[in-house]
Amino acid sequence: MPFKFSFEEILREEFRKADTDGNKTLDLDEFTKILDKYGVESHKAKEIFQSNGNNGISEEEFINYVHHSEKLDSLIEEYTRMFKSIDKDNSGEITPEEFKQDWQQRGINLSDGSIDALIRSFDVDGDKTISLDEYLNALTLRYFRSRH
Ligand SMILES: [Ca+2]
Ligand SMILES: [Ca+2]
Ligand SMILES: [Ca+2]
Repeated sequence: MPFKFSFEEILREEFRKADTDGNKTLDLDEFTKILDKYGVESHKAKEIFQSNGNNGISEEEFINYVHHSEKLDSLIEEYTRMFKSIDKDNSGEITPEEFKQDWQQRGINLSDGSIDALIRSFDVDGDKTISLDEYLNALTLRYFRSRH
């Protein structure tokens, strides 16, 4: 199964709210507003809108736009850098031990129980470690939620 960012759920919800007349498309104004709200650059919005015959932006087009935005690229770049700094042995997984060390380096001593709870908040597949996908997913979701 291809990895899916769950932040899409938030965007889908937001799309439906923005689509006040319920015709399943956004007009240019609504489209631009929603992008601005999420800090996603909107300079290509007009272009996309026009290339579409001015028929409005569908939910998939909106999601697709965000996926290919510079904003998302830069978030992922930043979060990947953070992941790599925690994943000391470059195994591609953050173990509870690595996670704990990272917190210690920031001067915070967490109990094993707290570390486990934190790991669980990232751990979608339940293997008790955090993969890059899980990490990106959680942080991207947090970003979009904070702009909600
Ligand atoms: Ca509409
Ligand atoms: Ca590791
Ligand atoms: Ca996992």
